[in-house]
Amino acid sequence: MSRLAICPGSFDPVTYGHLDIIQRGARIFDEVIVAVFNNQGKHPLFSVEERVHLLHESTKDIPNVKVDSCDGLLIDYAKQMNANAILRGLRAVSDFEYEMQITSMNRKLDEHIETFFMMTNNQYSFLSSSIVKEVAKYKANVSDLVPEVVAQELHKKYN
Ligand code: COD
Repeated sequence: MSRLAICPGSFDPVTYGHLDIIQRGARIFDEVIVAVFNNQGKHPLFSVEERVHLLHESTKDIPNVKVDSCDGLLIDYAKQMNANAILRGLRAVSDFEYEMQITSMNRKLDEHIETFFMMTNNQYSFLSSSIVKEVAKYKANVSDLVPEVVAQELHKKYN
């Protein structure tokens, strides 16, 4: 049986922290679908289409990774795709409470889809899309935080 994981997120925009989790996940699962959700509470800088495009460009060299977008509940999407797992990253204890909440709710909605957590690579433990946007807004160099294509789009947004 082939193992499919959904790696859900806002990815506004994708960072090297996200890519680390996606790459490592792709070594464990047969296929990883990176699913962009429109998280209403987050007032995104990039549209869903832009975020999907940036993820496509950033993952095009990983053959078993696909990128998609979705409205609605993550668990419904995971069921629709016949996924076995949800893949999430953990940076610090501060992530844990939120992750526990959504994992428990997802398990209540469907107990057969497991959530897997991967600890961030230490070099990315401070990294988030919000921090990247904050830094890019003040024209600082973000090229070691995000892929070049993302750095260029951030530059366009803030100029
Ligand atoms: N290192 C490692 N992992 C990282 C890093 C980093 N530096 N930065 C982010 N990550 C991980 C995050 O922990 C997360 O696992 C993933 O990358 C994506 O991160 P974000 O911030 O882009 O995504 P979120 O947390 O905004 O995603 C939230 C969801 C979209 C998954 C959530 O809102 C959701 O499930 N929405 C769908 C509606 C739904 O089903 N709601 C009910 C859930 S109870």
